[in-house]
Amino acid sequence: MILFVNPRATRPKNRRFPLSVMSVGAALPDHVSWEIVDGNKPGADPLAEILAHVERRRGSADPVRIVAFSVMPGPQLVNAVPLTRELRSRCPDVQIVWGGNFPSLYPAPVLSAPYVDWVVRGQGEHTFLELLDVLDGARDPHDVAGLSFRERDGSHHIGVERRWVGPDELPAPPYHKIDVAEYLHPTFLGRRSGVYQASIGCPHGCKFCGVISVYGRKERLGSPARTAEHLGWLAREHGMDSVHFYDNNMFVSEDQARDLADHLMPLGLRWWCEARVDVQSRFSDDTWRRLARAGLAMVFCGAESGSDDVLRKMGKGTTTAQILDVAARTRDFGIIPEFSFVFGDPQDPEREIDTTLAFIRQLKAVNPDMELISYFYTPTPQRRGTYGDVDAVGSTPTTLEEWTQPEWLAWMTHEDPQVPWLDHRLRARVRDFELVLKSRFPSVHDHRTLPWGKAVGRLMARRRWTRGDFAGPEALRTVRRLAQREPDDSQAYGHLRAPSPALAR
Ligand code: B12
Ligand code: SF4
Repeated sequence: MILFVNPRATRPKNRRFPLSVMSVGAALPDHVSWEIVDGNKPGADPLAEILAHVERRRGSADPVRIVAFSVMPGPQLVNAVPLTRELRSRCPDVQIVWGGNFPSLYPAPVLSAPYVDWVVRGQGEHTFLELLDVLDGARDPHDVAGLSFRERDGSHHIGVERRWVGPDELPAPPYHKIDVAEYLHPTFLGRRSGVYQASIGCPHGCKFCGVISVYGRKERLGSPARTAEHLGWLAREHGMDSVHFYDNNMFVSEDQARDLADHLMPLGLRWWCEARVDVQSRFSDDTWRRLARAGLAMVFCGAESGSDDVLRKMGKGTTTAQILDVAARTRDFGIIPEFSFVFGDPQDPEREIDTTLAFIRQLKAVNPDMELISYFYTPTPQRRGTYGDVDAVGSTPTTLEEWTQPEWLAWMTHEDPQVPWLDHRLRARVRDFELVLKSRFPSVHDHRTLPWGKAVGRLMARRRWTRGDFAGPEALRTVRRLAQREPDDSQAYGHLRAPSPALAR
């Protein structure tokens, strides 16, 4: 028996299908039994659940022999560390595996932790299958691509990279392994929103991006017929009415976007996806119309900066003119654009921030419905060429214990990284701007602020927005605090909160 664990990564009400562990489990042969333990369920106590499985099967013909964790940077890591450490002390005979984005990007600190035995980097399905052969004594672990482990002398073996395959070569998500209804929740898109990933990877080369660090510059698309078949089943059998696509890059060309739209149209779903502005700026009116009719309600675009110079330095391959164009086209076709920005050019942060804030005002004027997502630039290991001269940053932690400290959590989430080029004053400038913008134009995702707070905020922010006065919006901050159903706590889903009483020590 193998247990796949999805440690807590989000608030229970925001939990989604645990696709990472579902995908790896789906690839196992029929005779291998497996279950999912999801720490994101309401009231979940994953340690207790894992121990109960181990106890129940102890001495049986099929004991729990592997517990495999999926670990993303951020709160999921913070929850995974104490959970794994405690599991090792309670069940020293169980093999412990880590896979997912964190160990793929930072294998060394994971292998330095005595409570993790195996690290799977990149796509997990085939590597994990071969690891089972290793544990059966049928294969040398040094021969398994994608696998890393500690040698007997304590040194680290980092396996060569595995060539990965596209969605069509992998099994369908095993929805029978979860209670699908538990994962469909109301969102901006609909009453019963689900998630799906139709492609893997991305062919672009943005020098700040963790996706290409893990997968290289390559994208494989699933066939639109397969996507429509899976989504159609979820809609018919479970009443799913909308979907967030997890694809890193939904549209590779206009033809592919049209083909996808034609396959999705009959399903009547509303959907959200991520797409590039350069590709979209080449779409004809007819393509935009089709996408809107097929249910595209919101499109997330990595705009990143309001400076063409900085976009070039990032290796983004897009221009501010294309961003403005997509703002206008989405407005014309009733699709909400969500523009994400990465603030803090290491070489000239002040100029970049001022240019980008001015650009966002311009974008809002073109499309008042646009949504703003903001991050601070945090260097991520790159295969070649990092954005900016980031030597001043020094090295990242060498132990998992250090990675779980609040300052490194703030680093991983890109919310408040301690980097030498961004001082408190510059961060505050971005945050103040964002507060005025989100008060003047409340986000469609904002279910926290009570209606009176939105109305008052809108009125109070109007003058500031028109005048371009964003400094020190203390009165707006007070309104927001008073009018919130729950406090602003971006890390409430996991920040150093013990998920199990046993881990609170
Ligand atoms: C879903 C998701 C989330 C959800 C998680 C919901 C949940 N699971 O309950 C939420 C919204 C909470 C989230 C938050 C964040 N996320 Co996130 N997230 C994703 C997203 C969109 C999809 C992941 C997914 O399920 N993919 C589908 C599965 C099938 O693919 P997969 O996860 O890659 O899994 C494969 C391999 O990684 C591997 N694998 C994974 N787990 C395991 C386990 C084992 C045992 C094995 C053997 C293999 C294995 O095998 C799998 C199958 O091939 C990815 C982007 C993407 N498309 O991958 C970003 C992504 C992983 N997130 C990312 C980040 C940075 C974050 C945040 C830290 C910050 C942020 N601002 O977004 C936060 C905080 C994380 C946290 N709370 O811990 C980055 C990570 C890269 C990086 N630079 O560090 C990504 C790549 C987005 C991006 N483009 O930057 N995220
Ligand atoms: S387009 Fe998006 S996913 Fe692709 S490399 Fe750039 S930031 Fe990463």
